[in-house]
Amino acid sequence: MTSTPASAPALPTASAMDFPADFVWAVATSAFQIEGAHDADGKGPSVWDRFCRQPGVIADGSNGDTACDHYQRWEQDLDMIRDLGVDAYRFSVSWPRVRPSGDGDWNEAGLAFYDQIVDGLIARGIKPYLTLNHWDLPQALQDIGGWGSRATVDRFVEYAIGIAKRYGDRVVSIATHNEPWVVAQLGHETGIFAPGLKDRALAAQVSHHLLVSHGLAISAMRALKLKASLGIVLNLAPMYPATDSEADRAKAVLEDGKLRRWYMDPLFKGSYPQDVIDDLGEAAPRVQPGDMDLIRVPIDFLGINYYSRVMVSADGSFDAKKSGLELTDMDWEVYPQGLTDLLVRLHREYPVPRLYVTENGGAFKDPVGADGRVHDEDRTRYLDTHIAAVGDALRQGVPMGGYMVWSLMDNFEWASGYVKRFGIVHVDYATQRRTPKDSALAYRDFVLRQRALRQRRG
Ligand code: IFM
Repeated sequence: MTSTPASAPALPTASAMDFPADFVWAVATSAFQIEGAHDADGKGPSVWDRFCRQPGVIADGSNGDTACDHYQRWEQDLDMIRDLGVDAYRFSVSWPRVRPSGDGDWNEAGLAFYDQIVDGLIARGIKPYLTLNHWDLPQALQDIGGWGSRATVDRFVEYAIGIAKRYGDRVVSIATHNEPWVVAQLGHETGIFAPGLKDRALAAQVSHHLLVSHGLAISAMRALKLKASLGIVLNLAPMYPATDSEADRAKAVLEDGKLRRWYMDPLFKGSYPQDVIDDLGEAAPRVQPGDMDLIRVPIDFLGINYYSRVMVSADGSFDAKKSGLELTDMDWEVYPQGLTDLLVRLHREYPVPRLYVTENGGAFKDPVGADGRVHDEDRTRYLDTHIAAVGDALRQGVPMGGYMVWSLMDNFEWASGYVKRFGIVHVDYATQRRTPKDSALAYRDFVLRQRALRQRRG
């Protein structure tokens, strides 16, 4: 990795905070967004491979066929992670790479790829954090109903057991799903993500199946007595009413129910929130007897992906772009206080044993400077203030285990294609050249300083 420029920015706000000695500093990616090699060595197609083929669904008409070519360049990428000095790396396994049709035969070449990743990380002193489902369902399962079908729950449990048996004593943690809300809502209600369906009742049923599959997979993996800790990752954003009007406040409560309580209540209380059930009416999911007990099984950790808060107005009139608020390139507000508020609230309202920020970061326009560097001051400031927000949550007693930057490198940002850049490492897609941005150097320096403090404390 390039050496730190003399003027390298530090993370001054975060550096002033206290983090526990065992706090995990990490970077994160997901399989579909970086691997490419969409049909290499026996891999089957995923719903995202198929979805990207539809005209007009991806902003730049791109797909994940090559992405960051990580499948070929994994060694160089693992070296890059090592050079960042982080403790851990969060990645996902591509289900159709290891079990191409989601059923039947496993693909040894695909499994061997992740052996290399896991062993390569361990050899470099980096702890592997594995996610099972970061949205790339085998297309063959979609063809027979996908997450709308209860049979997919059984296929997912088989997948979880297979992966857990293979890697579960080498990885530090296994998360069942990444952001089930996205799969259900964006994939099945608004249809802007794969598999591109638009059916409210189906989306509700999908969310229920994802939760049941989570609970069953956790129980099945628990029975294997693995070293890995087990959990799930949710995308949560605190909802704030845009005005003090009763209508806006009521709408904010309902929206909070749809995003946060819809997942947190079944996971930790064993029930769906009644206001959201009422709102769904006929579209409410079919719940079989015993399902809620299956979902509410003890987990070791909860991962939170946080990017922004959401401002809610009853008539939909709030427009972030006209608000004058500071926005990222996704038009998401930069609001670190929302992260502290969210973490503290989760800790107070639910018996969560341990929390991780499993994703946090920002997309910004990142021109490469004349000096060949990317001076991403906005992202660096974003990381600084959000890490400090985690420090604030710790100070208020939240059992935080770690913080993971989204993302290690620029990658395929789903419906936004390659237009939006979240990486702390710049990727030139024409050459696949990786260039650490200033934010990467600042994060590295911050993490190294944390490690030095840790060693000094003994
Ligand atoms: O890129 C995504 C990631 O796959 C899931 N969480 C949000 C990120 C930014 O949109």
